[in-house]
Amino acid sequence: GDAQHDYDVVVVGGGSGGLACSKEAAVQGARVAVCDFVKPSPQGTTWGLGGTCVNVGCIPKKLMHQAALLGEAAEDAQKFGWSINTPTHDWEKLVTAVQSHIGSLDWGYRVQLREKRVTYLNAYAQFVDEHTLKTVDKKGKEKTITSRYIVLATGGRPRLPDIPGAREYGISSDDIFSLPHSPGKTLIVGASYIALECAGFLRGLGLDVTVMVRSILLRGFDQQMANLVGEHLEKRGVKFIRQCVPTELQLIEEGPPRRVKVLAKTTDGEVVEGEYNTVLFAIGRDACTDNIGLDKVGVQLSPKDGKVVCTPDEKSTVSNIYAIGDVVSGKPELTPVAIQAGRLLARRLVNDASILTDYANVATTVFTPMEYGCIGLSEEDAIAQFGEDDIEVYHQYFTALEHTVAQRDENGSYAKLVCCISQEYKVVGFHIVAPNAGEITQGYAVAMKLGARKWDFDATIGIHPTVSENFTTMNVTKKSGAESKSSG
Ligand code: FAD
Ligand code: NA7
Repeated sequence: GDAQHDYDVVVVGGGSGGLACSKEAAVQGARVAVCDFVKPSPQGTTWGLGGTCVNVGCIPKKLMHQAALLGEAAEDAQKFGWSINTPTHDWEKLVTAVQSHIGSLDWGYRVQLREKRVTYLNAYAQFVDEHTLKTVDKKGKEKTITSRYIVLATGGRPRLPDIPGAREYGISSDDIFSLPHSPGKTLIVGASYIALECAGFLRGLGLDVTVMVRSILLRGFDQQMANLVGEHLEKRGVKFIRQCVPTELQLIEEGPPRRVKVLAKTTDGEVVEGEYNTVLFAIGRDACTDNIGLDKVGVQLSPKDGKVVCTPDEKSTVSNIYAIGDVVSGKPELTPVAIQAGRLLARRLVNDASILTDYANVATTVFTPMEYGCIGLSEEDAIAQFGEDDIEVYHQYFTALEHTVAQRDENGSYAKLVCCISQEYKVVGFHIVAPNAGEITQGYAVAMKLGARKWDFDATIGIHPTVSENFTTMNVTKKSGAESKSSG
């Protein structure tokens, strides 16, 4: 470090990336502080340390997904001989349990920061100059701190549409996981993974759920897989209103349960009306790069997404200011990506490490009731990159064994390997819709990292009987037009 600054590293944002970066920098021997401050959502929801993933993202989302899966399991259990009364669900009990788990994580992070001697400032940070931040805490108390390096890890927040009533009567993922009463009849606006995941678990808990889609499902993901995810949601009773956007929300009754009238318009100009208890917007997220003085110090933002433009070593256009996580332009918005980037950056800043974060082939999973896991390119991106003639797609529909006796989702699982012929059938895209796709996909991510070819999958002997083994026995190509459904 140097004597002229209060700290060697100050991290702005105590989420997935910021906590990883600040703790690692301290372990490496630096003097470190992390600022974390949560601005309440328009509905007034707020939370503690840990950022999006822990408080209003991955963690509560996956727990609610699990709650929904248990409901399905209780139904299936009857087919396997269990006598179970028709299960009913208690939303308040779920929220209390989920929030209690989050509370314990929050506490754990505080302890870890203290143990690692990272100064935690529960305050909002703004730039004064490239080495100086002004921080303001809850009580409005201001402080000025200086640092040799500053790492931006401010993440993003849900976007709300600019239509009458949206901020007043709508909610977002920032609010749903701590909602004190059941959301009731719910409209979800948007078709991002967050929209579809929320639709999946709310329906799984027995609620009346409608998704309003502007254009396609899961933009950016493989569209064949996206549509399969949509079909599964539909089969479970999620309703879809297609080619439609809301134009106004009107309050009928404050409640609870609140009653909101939604006016919407289809692309054909047709007016659609509906009444809901909850309207959840999941129409994308805005990076928290506004009003923190980035323009003043010269940190360049991408005009495309308002996120920080970085070199491959996460450096911004100002030489001592870096950025990690959701706030970085053009990188996957995922917790493990933010953590990896934060950790490796800390090692490079504080010591002589040189390893960069490898953003290629990051596995991800959409946690809808039938999960969708993928690694690498979508089929359409592979075709765009290599040309149709150089791509061979192996695919297989199948019935997961657990679904046979349960009489659910016959041939409803699907696996697909997108291969590049001229690169010895290197697998450039891995896709699966199936139960536990998240767990399956993670394992294959190592193979993808190592550049696995189709014959590496063939040479691997499967584990029987599993869903995952289907990747070791795939022999039907799309081009052949041969039957890709299993017959039993
Ligand atoms: P964040 O975790 O958002 O942390 C940023 C922190 O900085 C926040 O606490 C914020 O309040 C604070 N902050 C902002 N500005 C300032 C300031 N000026 N001063 C002080 N503090 C500030 N990812 C997955 O990998 N798997 C999933 O299953 C998954 N599910 C998700 C589900 C939902 C509903 C959502 C919304 C996201 C999900 N994500 C998931 C994405 C994941 O949560 C993010 O990629 C991750 O949290 C990004 O980490 P981060 O450190 O960049 O930012
Ligand atoms: P995305 O991926 O930014 O998607 C936003 C979704 O919301 C998408 O389905 C949009 O439809 C839809 N949208 C956007 N604006 C509107 C309005 N005004 N009205 C209705 N619907 C709208 O969402 P996330 O931020 O949740 O995803 C984060 C990451 O997931 C992202 O980085 C990707 O890597 C994957 P569209 O398709 O544009 O018509």
